[in-house]
Formats: sequence, structure tokens, C-alpha cells
Amino acid sequence: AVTYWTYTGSVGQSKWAEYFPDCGGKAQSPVDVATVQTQYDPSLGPLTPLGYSQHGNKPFSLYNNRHTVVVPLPGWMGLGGLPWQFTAVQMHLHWGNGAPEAGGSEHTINGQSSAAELHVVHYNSELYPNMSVAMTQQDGLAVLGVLIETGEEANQAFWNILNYLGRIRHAGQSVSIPAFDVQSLLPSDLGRYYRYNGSLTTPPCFQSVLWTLFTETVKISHTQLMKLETVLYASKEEADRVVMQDNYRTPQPLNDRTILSSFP
Ligand code: SG7
Ligand code: ZN
Repeated sequence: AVTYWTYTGSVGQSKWAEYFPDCGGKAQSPVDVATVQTQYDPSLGPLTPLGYSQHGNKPFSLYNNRHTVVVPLPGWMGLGGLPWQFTAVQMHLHWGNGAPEAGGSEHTINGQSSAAELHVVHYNSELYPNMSVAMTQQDGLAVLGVLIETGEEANQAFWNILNYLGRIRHAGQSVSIPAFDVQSLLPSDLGRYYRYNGSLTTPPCFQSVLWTLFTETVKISHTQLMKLETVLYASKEEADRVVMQDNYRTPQPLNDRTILSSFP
């Protein structure tokens, strides 16, 4: 059995389901949001990040996991406004290759990609003891998805991550970074979003995620977007020097799912 996977090539996304059967399931992520087919659900209230701004004085860490760059989050951060209590686990990004029309987000809206996408991963700490158990359960995870577009101005909040990518160029590398306000990475309007049941967007593709995709995007500069390509897919010991880019999965069939919206 292969446990190694990539976005393109011989163990690329079209092959994932051969090695990770759940990747061929009926409720996969990401998806395209066809806005005319979404259904307004008045019971979907605003989400409340809990403790996202209370980073304490403990530094965060940032590491290259060979597929993306990850910032583990402290266990006091969580999410309110969902049927259960969720505890934050980590955040990470997906991006393209910097070309203006190329895309890079995982979710698309009416077929349109954005330049990149931020994910903040949480697990259902009311029902499950930890992330490993929760990710195998149908109601185990909640991930926030934020679409990122490029604009004229730099986004100061994103420098808290982007400034340190030179220290984790290689897979397996990790660096300690100053703690910062995680909420500053999110859009200001947390009341308008799309909601659906889906999966992890990477192998093993477990169908355990309650997805929230905010309608408001956040903007970073093109220079900032290009900083993401400081990072490489391979470890220091490996010979190849392939730049980490296009680390996004393409939209998956919606099948019999309905995407809900929190607004009419
Ligand atoms: C990224 O996406 C990482 C993974 C994550 C995966 O490769 O963030 O997490 C770690 C700790 O490496 O996998 C189980 C998990 O969180 C899929 O997450 S996603 O569906 O939000 N894109
Ligand atoms: Zn992700």
C-alpha cells in the first residue's frame, strides 16, 4: 500500500482513490458552489471564533508537511455557533502558481477559483477525545475556509506567517514564530457563509468535515502570494527542488448534497 501521495504525477489526485478508498466517496471536498442552487437556512447564525485573539506569550510553530505549511493552534482556541463545541487544531493554506488567472483555491464559486485558500481545522471536542479519533467520525471536524484574492495592498496579518517561510523551505522543517491574533486572518463578516458536509481535501479524504466557506474574501498582495513559493515539496535530503505550488484539489461531485447559505 502506498501512503505517499502528491497533487500531480503518478500518485496525483486522479490516483488517490486507488490507495485511499474514501477519496472516491460520494461526499468529497472541495466542491464548486453554484450559488443559485444553494438553499437559505435561517437557523445558520454567525460563527464565533473563541480565544483566537488570546495567543498568550507562547510562540506558535510553523512547519512544512510536504503538502502545505501548517501552524498548529493552542487547544484553548475554538469555535462557537455550531451544534457542538469544536476545538482548534491547526491552520494551513492551499495556493496556485502565482499566474494571474491560474487559480489556487480548493473551493470555487460559480466555477471561479480564487488565488489561494486558508483552512482553520477544528475537532468536535464534545463528542471525541482528540483529532485522530474525530477525523474518522461523520460529525468529527469543522473546517473554516477563507478564499484569498490578490489586491494592491499587503495584508499585514499574513506577514505573521509569510515572513518565516524561508526557514521551512524543506519538507519536515519547522520554525518557532511569534504568536499573533489568528482572527486577523479571517474576513470581518463571519455571518455570511456556505455550509455543507464534506471531507478532508487530502488523503485519506475522510468524510468527516462540516465545511464553512465564508462569502467575504480576504486580500493579500501579489508579492505576498509569491512568497508561498519559497517553499519546496521535498526534504533537504532529497535531490529534487520542486517548488510547492498548485497544492489544491479540484472540485468534486456534489452528488445528492445541498449547500446551505446563512443568508437569503
Ligand atoms: C493539509 O491538509 C494539512 C493536514 C490536513 C490536510 O495537508 O493541513 O494536516 C496536517 C496536520 O498535516 O489533514 C487531517 C488533516 O487535518 C487536510 O485538511 S483539509 O481538509 O482542511 N484541507
Ligand atoms: Zn486544507
